[in-house]
Amino acid sequence: NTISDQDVEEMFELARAVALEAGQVIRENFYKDKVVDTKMSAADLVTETDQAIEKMVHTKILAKFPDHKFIGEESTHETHKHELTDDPTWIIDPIDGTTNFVNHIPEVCFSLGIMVNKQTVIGIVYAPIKEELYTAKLGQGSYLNGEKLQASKIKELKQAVILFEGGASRDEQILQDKLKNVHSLFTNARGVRSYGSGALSICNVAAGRGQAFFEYGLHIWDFTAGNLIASEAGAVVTDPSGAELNPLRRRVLVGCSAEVAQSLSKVLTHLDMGWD
Ligand code: 2AM
Ligand code: CA
Ligand code: CA
Ligand code: CA
Repeated sequence: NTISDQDVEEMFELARAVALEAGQVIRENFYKDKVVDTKMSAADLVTETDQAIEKMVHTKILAKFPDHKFIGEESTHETHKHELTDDPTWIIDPIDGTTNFVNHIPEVCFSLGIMVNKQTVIGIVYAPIKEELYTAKLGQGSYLNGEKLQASKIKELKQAVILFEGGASRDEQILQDKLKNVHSLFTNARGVRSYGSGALSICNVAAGRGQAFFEYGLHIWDFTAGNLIASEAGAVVTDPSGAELNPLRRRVLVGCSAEVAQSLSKVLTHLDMGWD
């Protein structure tokens, strides 16, 4: 698939418009009582708002780009694994931070990445309660509310603040391995933070608010947009092992510098969460 600069501009305009609209829906529902359903575990939540946003966005994308592909968290079922092709693919998480959303914690966002030939060309993350709009186009830098982003220049892990998420899995072995990693972070880094939104954590690294993020168990819709925003801000995005990122492998490490990324990789236990 070849795409022109004008194709990118057209996709970006729609992506930005649907992100703002999704944000409006999140804002309208933020302080209301929610109807909450659970999915894989009691910690794995979904609300009517997640589903409504995903449906609205999917409909608008199809209306303008009928032959583009779509991957969304709430339309993906455990039994039908999605596949990633070279076609233009819109990858969305209608609400990243659903547990925050249900608990009125403002760290929530809409996340939208567009891949062409399996390369991310557009990333948009919108946190409507905080009024923060992160945007990126491949090769053109990334922006927060129009201001150009630059990741931290720190190189030493012992000076770094590391962001991570716990995830919704309650499998005992996974929890043991995650605990080992938390211990290692406290031992090797300056500080540890967990905000409840993977996408916003990656954007925080892009914005110089902390030096690295890693997680095992995330999906393609959690990090596709954020990863472009981070790499366009000068951050390094890899598989936690240091190998090239595979977006279907459910693992990601974002470091403000190659040095922090490498040092972090060395002190982590690398969980295998399977594939999307
Ligand atoms: P969600 O809100 O879209 O479900 C909260 O811990 C963060 O991790 C959120 O970004 C959440 O996305 C994401 N998350 C959900 N399931 C996860 C899992 N199994 N492992 C790791 N992170 C997960
Ligand atoms: Ca979820
Ligand atoms: Ca998510
Ligand atoms: Ca979600």
